[in-house]
Amino acid sequence: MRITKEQITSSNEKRLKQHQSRWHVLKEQLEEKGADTNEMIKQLRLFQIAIPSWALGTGGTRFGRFPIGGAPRNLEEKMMDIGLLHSLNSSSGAISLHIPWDIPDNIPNIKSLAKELDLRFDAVNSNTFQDQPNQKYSYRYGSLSHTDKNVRNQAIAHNLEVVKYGVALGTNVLSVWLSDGAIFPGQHNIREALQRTSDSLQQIYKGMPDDFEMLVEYKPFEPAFYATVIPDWGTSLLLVNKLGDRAKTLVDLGHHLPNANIEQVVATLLSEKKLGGFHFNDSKYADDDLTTGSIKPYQLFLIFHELVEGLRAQNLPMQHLSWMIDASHNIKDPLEDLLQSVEAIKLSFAQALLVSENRLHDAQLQNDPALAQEILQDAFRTDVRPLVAEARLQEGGVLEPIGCYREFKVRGELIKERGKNAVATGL
Ligand SMILES: [Mn+2]
Repeated sequence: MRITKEQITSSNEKRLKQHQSRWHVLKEQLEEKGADTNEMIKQLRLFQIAIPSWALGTGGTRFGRFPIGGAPRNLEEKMMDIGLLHSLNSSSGAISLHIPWDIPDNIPNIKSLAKELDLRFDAVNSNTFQDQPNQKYSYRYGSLSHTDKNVRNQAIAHNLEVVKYGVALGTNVLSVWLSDGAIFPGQHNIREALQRTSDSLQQIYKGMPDDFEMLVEYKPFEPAFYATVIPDWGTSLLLVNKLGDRAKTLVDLGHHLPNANIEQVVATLLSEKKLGGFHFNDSKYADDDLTTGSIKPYQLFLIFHELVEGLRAQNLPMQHLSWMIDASHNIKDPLEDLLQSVEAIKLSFAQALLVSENRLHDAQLQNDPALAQEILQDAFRTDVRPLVAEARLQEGGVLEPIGCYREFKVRGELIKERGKNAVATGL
């Protein structure tokens, strides 16, 4: 299924009058405060968030899965789904592949489909957290940290193979997440497991082309419930610092223990020039993989504030980092969930753009926490939905993504095309 230009135009025409009156009010309000709304729109139009190839089917939990039908059955169909999202929100113009779940068999075809759908390839992800059919050695007791050199070599070779796919597809970022760790105390030697992981990462790093970046993700627990080898940003930073300039830390919002100050982590990594990418989701407890912005929108805003301020201070564009959604969809339509996530991300980004950095900095220098809070919350409490909608309209998307998704009966069409029992590869 594809959404046509005519469908987009006619859906926008119906909503245009209401949108314009809302946008007019907000624009005036922002410009009174000295904001450059054209610049904000420009930044919002440029901002693209990659959709992972494994997020397009209903993921479920380890207890059960409730597929809703019409799931993409192969990489081409996954790309078509991302194309649908991108034509609605004009901000999902990138795909992040998970190897081996989505191995591109015919690279030229995949590349030309991507071009046609206006998608680029973002970071490629390796997978050594499960065994594949016909795999020689098992990852049951770890991969890059394994006690057996044969297992480590197999995992290293897999990562370098993923890099090759990345090169062929025109990306230069590899994301590594390891499930390696001990489930029970005493299961492994903590010090040696970290050392082996560091050595294995060195070999992957040395085997990558000179322009390739490696992002090292961390996660406090699960599946290792006692001691994950790379549990936190400090351990990731320690490893990437040893690797070199092209190795950086990847922050996944769900991969923190409850109440961790993620915005502080972001600011610290940015100031060390070691923040490489971002995985968006939300959680109430830990790694709940919920829709971005559905639980803690203020936290998301504070994170974006640090990102905007930190990148601006170093004269770097937002595109300097890899942005991706990393969530699992249990009961919602995954495409609606992704539309909501992208919207929440853009709203937080827009609010962060409203913060008057000069006024805030002055308040900080004057040691005036009350005024600092006023400045931050004035931005956070501004309803920026018309601003984000205006940016989307100018970029060729629809004014109301979820509304149009339902109006165009996308899920029904996908079920007709692919069947009620179609299942996506991956999680
Ligand atoms: Mn992640």
